[in-house]
Amino acid sequence: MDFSETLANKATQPITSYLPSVQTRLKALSSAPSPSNSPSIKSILIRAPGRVNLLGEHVDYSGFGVLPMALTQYDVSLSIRSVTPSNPTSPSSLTISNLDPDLFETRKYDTSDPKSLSVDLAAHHWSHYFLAGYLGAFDSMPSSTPPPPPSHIEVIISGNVPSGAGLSSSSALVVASTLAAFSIYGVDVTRNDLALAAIEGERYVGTLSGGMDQSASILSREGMALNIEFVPSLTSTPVALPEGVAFVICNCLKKKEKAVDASLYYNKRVVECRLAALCIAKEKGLPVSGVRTLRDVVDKICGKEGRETSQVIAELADFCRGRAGETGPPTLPDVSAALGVPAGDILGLYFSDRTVQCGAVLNDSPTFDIWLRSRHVFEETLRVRGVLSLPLLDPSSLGSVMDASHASCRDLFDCSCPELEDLVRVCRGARGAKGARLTGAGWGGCAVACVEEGKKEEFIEEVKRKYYGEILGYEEGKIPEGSICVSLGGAGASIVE
Ligand code: NG1
Ligand code: MG
Repeated sequence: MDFSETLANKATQPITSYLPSVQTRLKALSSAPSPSNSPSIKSILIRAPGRVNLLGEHVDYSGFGVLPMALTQYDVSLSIRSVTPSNPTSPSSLTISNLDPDLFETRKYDTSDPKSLSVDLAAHHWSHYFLAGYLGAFDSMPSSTPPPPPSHIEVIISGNVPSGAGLSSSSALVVASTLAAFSIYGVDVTRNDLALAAIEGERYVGTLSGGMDQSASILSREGMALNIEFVPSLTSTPVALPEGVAFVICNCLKKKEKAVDASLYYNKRVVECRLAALCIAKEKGLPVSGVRTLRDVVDKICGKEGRETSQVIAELADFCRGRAGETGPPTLPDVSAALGVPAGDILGLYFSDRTVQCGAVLNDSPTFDIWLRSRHVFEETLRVRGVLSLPLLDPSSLGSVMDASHASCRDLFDCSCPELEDLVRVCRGARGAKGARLTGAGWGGCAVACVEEGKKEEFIEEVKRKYYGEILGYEEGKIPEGSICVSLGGAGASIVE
């Protein structure tokens, strides 16, 4: 695979290249009946994997690199068809359904005017994730050669990524949908451009996501981890996984739906990191205009002083540690005094790209823990850079870096929870463990452990007994399916042959 390959060329994968359980679902999708009994003109089968993040948590939306890998066993797949309706005069339509219609209600949208298609953030519906990808694709299609829209589209979706588990169920659906839209419109696209469209698309559902998940789901290579960088532009580099270890993913079984209470959790962190960037720029005597991310601050300092990036990041981490020791978290009036602008102007001046989500956070939060959050982002970035600077990922150092990342997520970024703490402690104490950390946004969901390959079965047995058995109280054999699994790096999203 080549980074610039387009989907029309090489993104197709034979069905036999997938795990047997995945093949079964793909076959069920391709033979699923049309929700409206309409004959298909064109039909395409698509698969987009979930991902696990090995290192680099909550740094993507600050512009720093991450190290995830796509999963082999969890994905969202869909069959998208252009159909002929029984009534030829019926208005253009998009019907979104699920292989399990009892759990996911079918919804039909009128697409006579494609521009009228929008996501109603006030009335959440699962089909919005499809719309988000579809709109993201639409926005990024070349306006010079608008493709003729197929009049009637039916989509049937099926996914097995556990939701609210930090394994990117939402992004897998958005990615599959973005790819589906490009494919059904017959517009060719590179994997990189597909990722950019999916990142923009997911913002239609209201989270201020960074870009790691969509990129991992699209750009990953089989058997590899992926270093994704966002600045100056989206790039991805496959990274060989360390030899002799396995990555075991364990779900703490507390669900955290990121979109629910976002102003207390995910979006709040996005706002805190931006406020931190603005305040640091101001304190460092840099022009604040144009600063949106912590990365912007680093780049401005490097540009001005001609210094090396990691060194500047390390100094800023120290600076934030010092500021956290001197002062507590600022209130909005404190930030306004520090920046020298009225509190009421902050939203319009610095958050004009996402006023709805950020306005709620700015107004509802008594304080903003900017020094702890930014220290985490800088130190976590140094951990990613440190691990990547080794010629081969070394399992022992990766394990201890994963431990340090978890401690920082808990103590500085405050995105752990009691269940994840119990699980990570059990994982670390289990036989063969080299390190363990929460993965994804946190506040629930999964931990990932780096485990000696030869001891992974014993590790799994011990975690089952101690966490799922002794702590959660599950009887042997009654632990919910999929709670614990070993994952190899999977390939990125594809069209299934
Ligand atoms: P989850 O909640 O695990 O899908 C989220 C963001 C990522 C990244 C991580 C934290 C979305 C779609 N994903 O992942 O971009 O910021 O949290 O590292 O919002
Ligand atoms: Mg998600």
